Amino acid sequence: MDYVKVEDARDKPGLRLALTMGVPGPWSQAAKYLFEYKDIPFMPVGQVGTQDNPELFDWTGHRNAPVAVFEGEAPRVGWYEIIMLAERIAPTPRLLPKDLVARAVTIGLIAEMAAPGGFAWQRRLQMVDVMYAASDDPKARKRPDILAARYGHNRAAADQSHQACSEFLNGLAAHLKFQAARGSDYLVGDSFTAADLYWACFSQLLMPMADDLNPMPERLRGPYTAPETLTFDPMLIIHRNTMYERHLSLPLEF
Ligand SMILES: N[C@@H](CCC(=O)N[C@@H](CS)C(=O)NCC(=O)O)C(=O)O
Repeated sequence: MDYVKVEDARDKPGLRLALTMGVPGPWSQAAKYLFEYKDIPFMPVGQVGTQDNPELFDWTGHRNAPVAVFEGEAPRVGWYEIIMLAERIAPTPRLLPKDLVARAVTIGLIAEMAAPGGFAWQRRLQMVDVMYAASDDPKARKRPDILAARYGHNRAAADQSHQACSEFLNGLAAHLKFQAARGSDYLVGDSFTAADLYWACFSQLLMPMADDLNPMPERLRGPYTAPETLTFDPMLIIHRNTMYERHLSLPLEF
C-alpha cells in the first residue's frame, strides 16, 4: 500500500482513509475493503499503531485507525458511520440489505465483532496479555502498555474475555449452520453483505491466514492467533476463506 503523509492528504478533495500501516488491523482492513468493493477511490494515509500520530490527531482529532475523511465533512472513526459513508457514496453494489430486519441483523452481527465489548475487543484484551508475557524488559512493555490504556485492559476485563469470545464464536457458527441449512453460504440472506466482509477481516484475530496471503509481522502472529483453549467450529474459517476468494482481494495489503 502506498501510504500518503497527513500533510499531503489533509487538503485534498475526495476520500482520505487513515489505516494502520504494516499490520492487518481488522477495523482498518474492513474499512479499506468497503471502499475497494464499491470501487470508491481513496487516498490511503498512514497511521502508526500504538504511536501518538500527532499529525493525524491535529487533522482529525484521533490517534488510532481507521479514520475516514470525505471532502470537507467531519472525520468518521466508528465502523458503523464508515459503512454508512460507503453506502452513501456508492449505493451499489450494496453491502447493507434493503430489508429492514436483514439490515438490522447485518449491523448487529458486525457490532458483535467490532463494537466495544465485541469479539475483537475481547481478543485484544487477550492479545495484550500475550504481549506482556513475551516482554520481560520494561522497554518491550511499552506497546502493550499503550494498548492496555487505550482499550481498557485490566485483570477483571481480561479474565472474562475467554468466555465472551467463546460465546461469540459459538453463536456465529450456529448462525452459519442455520444459514447453510436454508441453502445460503452467507451470514445474512443469500448474498454478500458487510457482515461477511467484516467477519473475513476480523477472523484474522482468530486464525490469521498463512504468510503468503497475510504477510503480517512474525512478532504479531502469536498474539493474533487465538489460544488453543479457545475452540471453535472450522466452518468459521471456511466461510472467511470463501468470502475472500469470491469477493475480496488477496493477499492482504496493509
Ligand atoms: N474506531 C474503531 C475502532 C478502531 C480501533 O480499535 N483501532 C485499533 C485497531 S487494533 C487501533 O488503531 N489500534 C492501534 C492504536 O491504537 O494505535 C471503531 O470503534 O469502529
